[in-house]
Amino acid sequence: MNPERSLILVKPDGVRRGLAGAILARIEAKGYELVAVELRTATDAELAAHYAEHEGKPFYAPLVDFMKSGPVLAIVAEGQGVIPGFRSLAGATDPTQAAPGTIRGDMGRDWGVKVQQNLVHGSDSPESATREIGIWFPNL
Ligand code: RTP
Ligand code: MG
Repeated sequence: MNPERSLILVKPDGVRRGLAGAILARIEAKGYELVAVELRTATDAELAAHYAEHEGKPFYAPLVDFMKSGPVLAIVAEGQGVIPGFRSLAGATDPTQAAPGTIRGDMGRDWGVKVQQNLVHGSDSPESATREIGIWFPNL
């Protein structure tokens, strides 16, 4: 079996606030290996593919605008259980609800804007991980 991999993004709010290094350090401290790390501004095509499941939802347009508002740090991390493990490290989608000790719980808050600015994305299943790694790192 191939080692499990997850596609993780530090979203533009995390990069803008200077938290990319701290978030990367938490991924490493948890014991996951970094396979790829790249700072880049997402393209429309990458975001349309990445968020295809949310197309048509009320938060879709603000979400895409937010994701284009600055560079993201795109990461592929590897390790047994990394997909659920990183989701657990990230915490609940809403940073107000996310438990202390999680990335969103410790570093996130409600900024009173239309879309939740919650610092990170992590693949939610092996199928999503394969799909998302193909979008962000087609050469892997
Ligand atoms: P992610 O995909 O970013 O890892 O987060 P998630 O699974 O916890 O959340 P998901 O339901 O997939 O939603 C994707 C992202 O859309 C934004 N969102 N805003 N009502 C809202 O304001 C709202 N709902 C979702 C968040 O940035 C969320 O992470
Ligand atoms: Mg999601």
